Amino acid sequence: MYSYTQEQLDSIKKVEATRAERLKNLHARMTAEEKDAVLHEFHPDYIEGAYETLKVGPNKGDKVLHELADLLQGKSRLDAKKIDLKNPDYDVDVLVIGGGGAGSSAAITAHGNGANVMIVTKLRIGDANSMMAEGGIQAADKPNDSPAQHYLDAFGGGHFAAKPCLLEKLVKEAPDAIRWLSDLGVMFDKQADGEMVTTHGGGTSRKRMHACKDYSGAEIMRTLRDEVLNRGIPVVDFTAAIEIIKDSEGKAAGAVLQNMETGEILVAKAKTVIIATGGAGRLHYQGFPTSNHYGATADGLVLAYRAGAKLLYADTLQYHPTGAAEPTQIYGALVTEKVRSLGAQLVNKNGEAFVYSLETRDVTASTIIRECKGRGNGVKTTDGEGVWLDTPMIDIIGGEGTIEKRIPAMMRMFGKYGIDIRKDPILIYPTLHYQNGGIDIDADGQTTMVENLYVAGEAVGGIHGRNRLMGNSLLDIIVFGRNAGKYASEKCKNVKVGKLTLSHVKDFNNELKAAGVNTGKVSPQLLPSYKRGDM
Ligand code: MEZ
Repeated sequence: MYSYTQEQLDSIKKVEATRAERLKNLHARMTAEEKDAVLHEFHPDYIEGAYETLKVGPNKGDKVLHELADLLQGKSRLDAKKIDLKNPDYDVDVLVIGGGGAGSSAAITAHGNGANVMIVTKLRIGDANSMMAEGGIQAADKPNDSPAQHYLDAFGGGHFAAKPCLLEKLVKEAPDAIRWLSDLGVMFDKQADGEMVTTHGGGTSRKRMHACKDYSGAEIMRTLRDEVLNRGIPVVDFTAAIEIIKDSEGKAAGAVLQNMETGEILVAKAKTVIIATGGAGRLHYQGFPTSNHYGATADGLVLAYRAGAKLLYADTLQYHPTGAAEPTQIYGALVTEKVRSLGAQLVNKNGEAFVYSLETRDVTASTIIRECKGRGNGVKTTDGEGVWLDTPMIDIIGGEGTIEKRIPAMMRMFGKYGIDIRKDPILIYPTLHYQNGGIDIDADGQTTMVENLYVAGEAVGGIHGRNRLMGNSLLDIIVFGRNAGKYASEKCKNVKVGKLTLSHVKDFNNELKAAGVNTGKVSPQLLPSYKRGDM
């Protein structure tokens, strides 16, 4: 149980005192100049000291965060000379690395296309960030909306940096992604007449967020996992990919695997390989807490980079504005943006609203950091500081019962610690949520530099540009998962795999030696490290 401190209770009184007035006058939107200013001064992406220049590999000369540089330029987990590539343990058409939403969608689609497909996952199928997504999935499928409007919102929200061919695919295929999920059995929230309930997210000009209350990812992942298992797609769980295998022509041709429990090394040969390993929140960049799943350690980026694939926008991360800041047991856990979609305002220790609730995430997170670090308006918490998210506004705006009906998981998460979010506001602070950048792909999902190597989901860079809007990630795992599954399974019909080789691993090691780089890290990391002193 958590009891607010006296200082927090005094601050709550101020939040309550301004509520009626704030309900009448919602905070004004920021100008483009104001947004730029707050981003440059307070967004963690702009802290130069947190970055370093890569000395080897396809992105040599580019800046990435220290934690990622250590892994991208880390030492391989294997001694390439000792691996027997002549007698593979598995020989498949399509090898999918990762058992979250993107990997599952890819496998289902490749299987539907007649391919012999196999999933390997270092945890269990469904044990992934997809399962933890809360607020919803975007799709422009209402009469007042269009993929073009969806494109404009996402392109602007991502600072006009998204790769146009990827974003176009994302928005155009969104309505079909919702239909596909619905047909598979996802129970989206619906009105009595069967129409799907949709809400706004930060930066959306139309209500296009489809949701399953506030456990949208769990419902979607439940359905995808069932479909993978019902189809009998082989899943090798507790088994990590630790290196991509290439063939004599330099094309991707499988992966070296390692059993997470026994350490046994296995070889999977494949005609095409799909990386769907998700994000990197568990690297706790710049010491941030995270909303991410335990397995989010940037493994796919390391595998692809060592195999010669280029990364795009690997320097940009998303800090979700509202991670739980109190109680300490849930520090960093996601408080869905839907809480703000339904009307809750962000308020400082004096009871003042300081930002329009649905600015884009990077801007909103920066204003919260400014309130705490720049203006001295944060509320003291067990782990640092936070601001209020005034949740009781939701039932005032939407009517009694709205919180219970629309965001029951939030009510339960705080209720476990004795906080009733219908009565009291909650304390939040930005939490590391998403990797905006990743591996560079073309519209067919194939990496731009390594043939037969495909990518889907959060490991992709460029779909969202330099900032992502709410609900476009659950969408991209479906659209680009299916896309990679489709193209990888079609491609493999014409692939003749040459002699398997790990010579690129040796070459990369030699490059590291020549550049005098020794980060002291072995990669991919596979699991986060919470040893004392590591954080
Ligand atoms: O897309 C997301 O990251 C998302 C829906 C998160 C949330 O706030 O619920």
